[in-house]
Amino acid sequence: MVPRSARRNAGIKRGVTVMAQAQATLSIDLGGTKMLAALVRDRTVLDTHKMATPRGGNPAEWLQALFDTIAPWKGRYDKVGAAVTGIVDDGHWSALNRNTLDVPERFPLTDTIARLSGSPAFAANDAQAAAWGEFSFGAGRREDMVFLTVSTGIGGGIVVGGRLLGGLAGHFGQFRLDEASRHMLEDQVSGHWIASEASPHQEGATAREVFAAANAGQDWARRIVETSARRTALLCRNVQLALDPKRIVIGGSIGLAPGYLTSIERALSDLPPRLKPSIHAAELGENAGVVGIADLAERQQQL
Ligand code: BMX
Repeated sequence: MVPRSARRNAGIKRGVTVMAQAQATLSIDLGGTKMLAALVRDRTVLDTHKMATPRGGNPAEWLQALFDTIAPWKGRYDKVGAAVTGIVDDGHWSALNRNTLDVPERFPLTDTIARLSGSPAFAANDAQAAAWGEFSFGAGRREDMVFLTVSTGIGGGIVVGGRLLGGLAGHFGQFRLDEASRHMLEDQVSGHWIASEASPHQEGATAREVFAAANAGQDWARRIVETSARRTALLCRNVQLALDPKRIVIGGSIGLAPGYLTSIERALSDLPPRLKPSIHAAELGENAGVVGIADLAERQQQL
C-alpha cells in the first residue's frame, strides 16, 4: 500500500490523477506611457503590476527595472510574451515615431527578455497584440475587425479571415497629413498632442486633466477633445473605405476616456449607412495587449 503522503506527492488523490496546473505566461505591454506586466493563464489575468515608462535611459534599463519589480513572480511562468510600442522584426525592436517612445534601431528585444526571465520569449507590436486580444476574447466577436488604440500614439491592428496582419499593417498613426508635413497623424491627435494644446490654457496639464476640464464644461478643453475625436472619426471613415471591416474597436487611454467615443459617433452621424463604420469600445480595457500577446505566445504565431 502506498502511504497517503507519497500518493499526494505523486499527484494521486483517492485514485484520481490530479493534473499539474499549467504554468502561466508572463505578458508585458510596454507602451509610450506605461509598462504593464501580467501573469496570464487561459486568457485570465492572475496578477498585474504597472509602472510608468521612464522618459530617459534605454530599453535594457526599462526592462531591467520592470523585471526587478516582478522578481517575486519567478517560477510562476514558463514563457514570456512582450507587446511593445514600435515595430518588431525578427525579435528586434525599433521605433517608427521616436516621439512616442525613443527606442533605438533594432534593439535585441527577445534575447534581452529571454536572458532576464530565463524563459523563451516572443514579441509583437502592442496594438497588433491588443487587436488579437479583442478579436479573440473581446469586442471583435471573431469578425473581420480593425482595432485602434488612441493613446500616447495611435496604434492599430487588422484581423481579416481570422488572421492577424503583422509588419507595418495597422500603423495608422503614421499616416501623413500632407506630403510636405513632417507631422504624423498621431502627433495631431493623441495624448502628447492633447497635452501640448492644453499648455496655453493650463500649464503642465496632462491629457487626463484635459478630459476632466472638458467634462467640467471648460470650452478650451472641449475644443481640444472634439478636434482630436473628429480626426479619429475621419481615420475610421477612411479605414472603412480601405478594409470594410465588420467592426472598428477603439481602445487606449484617450480612446476610452469619458465622452471620446460619443464625439467620434457624433462626427460620423451624417454618413450614409453604407459608409458608416460600426464603432465599439474595447472590452478588455487596458488588458487587451497582455491577453492578446499571451495567446500569441502560446500559439507561437509569427507575425
Ligand atoms: C506609434 C508606434 C506604434 C504604436 C503606437 C501606439 C512607435 C514607438 N510606436 O504609432 O508602433 O503601436 O504608437 O503606441 O513608433 P502607444 O505607446 O501609444 O500604445
